[in-house]
Amino acid sequence: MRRALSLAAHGPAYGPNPRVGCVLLDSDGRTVAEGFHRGAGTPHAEAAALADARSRDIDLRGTTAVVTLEPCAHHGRTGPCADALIEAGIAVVHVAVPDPNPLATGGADRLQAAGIEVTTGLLADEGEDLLRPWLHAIRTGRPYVTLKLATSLDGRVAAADGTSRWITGPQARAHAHTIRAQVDAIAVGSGTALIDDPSLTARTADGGLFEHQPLRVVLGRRTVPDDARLRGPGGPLLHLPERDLDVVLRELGEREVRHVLVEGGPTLATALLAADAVDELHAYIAPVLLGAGATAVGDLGVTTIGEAARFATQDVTRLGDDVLLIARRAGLARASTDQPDAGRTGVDRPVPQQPSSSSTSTNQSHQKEI
Ligand code: AOF
Ligand code: ZN
Repeated sequence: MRRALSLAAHGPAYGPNPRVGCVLLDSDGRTVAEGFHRGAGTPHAEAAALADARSRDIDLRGTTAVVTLEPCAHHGRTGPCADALIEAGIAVVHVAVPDPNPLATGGADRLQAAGIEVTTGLLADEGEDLLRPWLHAIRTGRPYVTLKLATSLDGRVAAADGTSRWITGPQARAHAHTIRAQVDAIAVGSGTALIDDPSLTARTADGGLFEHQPLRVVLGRRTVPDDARLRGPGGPLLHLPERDLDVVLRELGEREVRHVLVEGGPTLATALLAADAVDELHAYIAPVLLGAGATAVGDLGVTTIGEAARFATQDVTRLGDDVLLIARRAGLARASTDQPDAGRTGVDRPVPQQPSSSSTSTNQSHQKEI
């Protein structure tokens, strides 16, 4: 299964389909064929492994298939893998993660009905880790939301005069571009689109464009000017003037956006955090102190420490002078708690009736609106 997981990781992290790996073993436990999924419309991992075996005339009767995701039972962009494994005469199938996709699920039952021995849950945590955004999107109907913050040590995104280039250094910025190249969409608020005129492209170290360019999403009412960089080279542009975050996330889910990276500004970041709609935080923190100036996050409606928006640290990386802290929404760290949670936004965290007196300017954050 470890080999199948590392094969799966060769597939693209973006796109509507999951990353899946498959290894076929003979009765002595030796690998006879391998495959992984290369993206929507291409053969599934099991089909790729079967094709690999066929290309070398290997008789698969009595062999074992080790697959990171339960084999599918549906005719979608390709045929059902469960049937292909049955036809090939596979005797045993080991699975890491059951398939939550209602369209494709049922493969394990079908295999068992055909007399194949099936075990599920082998290295399940690692399997869930690899598929985290995809599983979340399939289970909830909404994309996995990663919020990127690039701040000074005191949580600021600009100095008092509004200047902001560059708080974090080149290594942190380069890293952020590699993340852009792995997600389905990047979202910003329409105010930030107007003021910053970002391009929201995924760029390589030499300034070229990565092959995969995420969908560029602008959220909010303000129009995107005709000459905005967002209309230049890069991924397609989607402007959603809708202000209700539930509606926005469901709309993105329907467009098969599995993972959205939110890059600001503070109004959008605050609204998402206040609505408990952020699944993962990428905090690039520079050892810079500003003491004044705009903060990355505004009033969350937290009046007492027990109401703080808490995340669980997953990883800390040094990037030049800066630090990247990756943290997940508490409760998301383990797969078993990653349950369907319709209506999550805006209801989980206690919200006071009165906004706190200290922050009246950026303070629409108590609603699930942007
Ligand atoms: C994959 N690759 O290796 C496996 C998948 O759009 P389709 O017809 O290709 O079907 C995609 C669904 O098939 C996917 O959501 C998942 O439930 C199942 N298994 N998908 O793309 C694979 N094994
Ligand atoms: Zn399949």
